[in-house]
Amino acid sequence: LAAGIGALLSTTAMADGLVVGFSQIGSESGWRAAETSVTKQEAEKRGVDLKFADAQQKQENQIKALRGFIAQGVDAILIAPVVATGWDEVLGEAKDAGIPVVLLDRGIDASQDLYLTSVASDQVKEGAVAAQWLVDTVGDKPCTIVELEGTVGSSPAINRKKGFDDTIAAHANFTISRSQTGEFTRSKGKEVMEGFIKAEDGGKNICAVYAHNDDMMVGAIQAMKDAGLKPGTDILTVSIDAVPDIFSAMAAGDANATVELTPNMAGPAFDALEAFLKDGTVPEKFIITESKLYTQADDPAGEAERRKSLGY
Ligand code: GZL
Repeated sequence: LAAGIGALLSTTAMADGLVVGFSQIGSESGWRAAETSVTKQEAEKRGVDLKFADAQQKQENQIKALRGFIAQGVDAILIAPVVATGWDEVLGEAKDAGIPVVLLDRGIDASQDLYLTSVASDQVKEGAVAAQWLVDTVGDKPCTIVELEGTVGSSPAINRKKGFDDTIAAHANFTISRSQTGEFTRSKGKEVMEGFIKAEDGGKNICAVYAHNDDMMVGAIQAMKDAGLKPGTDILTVSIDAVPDIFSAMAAGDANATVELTPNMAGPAFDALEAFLKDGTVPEKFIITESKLYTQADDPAGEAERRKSLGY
């Protein structure tokens, strides 16, 4: 009888563990891969049964995954929305099913009552922090910038461009001569930078590169080196995420600055979800993570090491 009661209790205990569907964009960057591993760790720590779906960067795959989670009757949904639009219908279905949705690391253009909360950085601020570092570093001499944008239509690409471009616009000696998407990937970032170098007379008059994430910058650094240019000295670099590889590039003198983005969006997300589901606590609509600047002066080799314990 005791064994039977024990088994029943342990089953009940399992039943208390939330079942959460997670629609992840893909694994386009080192940061995204770290966010995935941290989310799985955070779920494990909390006894959450995480149903993981990788969308290979396609919105239709995310919408399909969400419909699958709704059909399964999960307790909650996490989603990192690849682009900012096109979510109203499927989020309305989740709402009708009484399933709370939490946005991770990217925002959407939709009514705020379609999601419980959003855990993300202030992406406009990230762009502005990157631009201010460049302004402070270059001073008032003429500076031609090329810009590697994130995924077309994604909230980070829109916001990081706005934050950077608006800050730069206040300083007449800066010109953004070319700006194109590198899709947040190393390979596309390298390919687009090769095009910029060709179009800018071998890159001699490029003063700085701004990339919406470090992975595109790592690709761009390779393109600059292949063209005989000196990233980090002749051409300044500033990007966003603070992944280990950008710190290794800084330690080698090939990169100059990055703005940190924590890969741990899931911790605050699960905390908000558990409080909401357990005692109805309604969270802030926007939970904003920090955006700290790191440069070559900040022990880049040590930072590369330290980040390996943060999920990279
Ligand atoms: C930003 C996040 C971006 C990262 C990239 O919040 O959505 O997506 O900066 C990733 O590395 O591709």
